[in-house]
Amino acid sequence: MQVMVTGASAGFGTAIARAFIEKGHTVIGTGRRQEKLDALQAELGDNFIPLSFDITDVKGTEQALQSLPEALQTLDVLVNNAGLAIGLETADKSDMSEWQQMIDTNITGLCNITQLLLPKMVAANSGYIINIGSTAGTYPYAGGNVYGATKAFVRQFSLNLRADLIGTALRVTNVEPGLCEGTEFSNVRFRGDDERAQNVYKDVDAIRPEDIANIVLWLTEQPKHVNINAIEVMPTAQSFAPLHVQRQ
Ligand code: NDP
Ligand code: 8X3
Repeated sequence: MQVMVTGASAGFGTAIARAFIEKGHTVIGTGRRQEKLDALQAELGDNFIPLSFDITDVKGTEQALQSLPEALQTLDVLVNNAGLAIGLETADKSDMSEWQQMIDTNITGLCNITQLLLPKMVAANSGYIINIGSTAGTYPYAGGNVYGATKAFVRQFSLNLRADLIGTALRVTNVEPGLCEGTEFSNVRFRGDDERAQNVYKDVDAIRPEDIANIVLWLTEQPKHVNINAIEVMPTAQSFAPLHVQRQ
């Protein structure tokens, strides 16, 4: 299969790329950091094709995709994984430019790349779009404001793609992970405060990137008549908070 994994330079994306390569597939791995993608190619070999661009740059994304050889422009699987949270402040204390970056990355970037690649998949009547959402798109928490809202968008966008693609052989799944360690997610969220990031996973047996990679690979191995609309996955050690009641 030919697979594109956005955000392959770290975290889930690296693990997903590795999992597909280990099964003999070709992976186009994207991200802004060319050096990380080059290092991954050195590890994984020539079936891993690095393609660096900023997903928030709508025109730049289109140009990067067009730079691929024609044969690589029709994909079997698109994993829309690139994304980020910035900050955990309540809405009144948040920074609009950081909100904008989350919207530009998690929503605009994801929509743009999907829209650019979808017509060829539909023409081939074949393809699988796997979006990486989050439990934050379903369960609200203080400080999750725009990040959670972007993931709620991804969830509904995934379902609406299913509605649009009825009558085709294309499949769409929204993967919704909970707490996962071993990625740069919290380092980015806390703006490089690595100690604070580490504390998020202190004394918790959290999900690992390999767990998500196994799930993504497994999705693509299901029979073609099976579409899993959404899959929510938490560590066994994570559950649901009670509704907050502010007592006097
Ligand atoms: P990481 O920070 O480890 O990886 C994020 C990836 O996204 C990197 O490869 C980064 O590449 C890429 N990326 C970010 N911004 C851009 C951009 N503007 N242009 C291109 N690529 C970009 O995080 P995770 O692996 O943890 O997160 C992956 C996805 O999973 C995200 O969508 C996240 O929201 C979601 N998620 C994470 C959870 C967790 O607990 N870790 C739980 C639930 C969902 P580069 O910096 O090189 O551009
Ligand atoms: C990442 C999971 O709970 O930190 O999407 O928002 S959470």
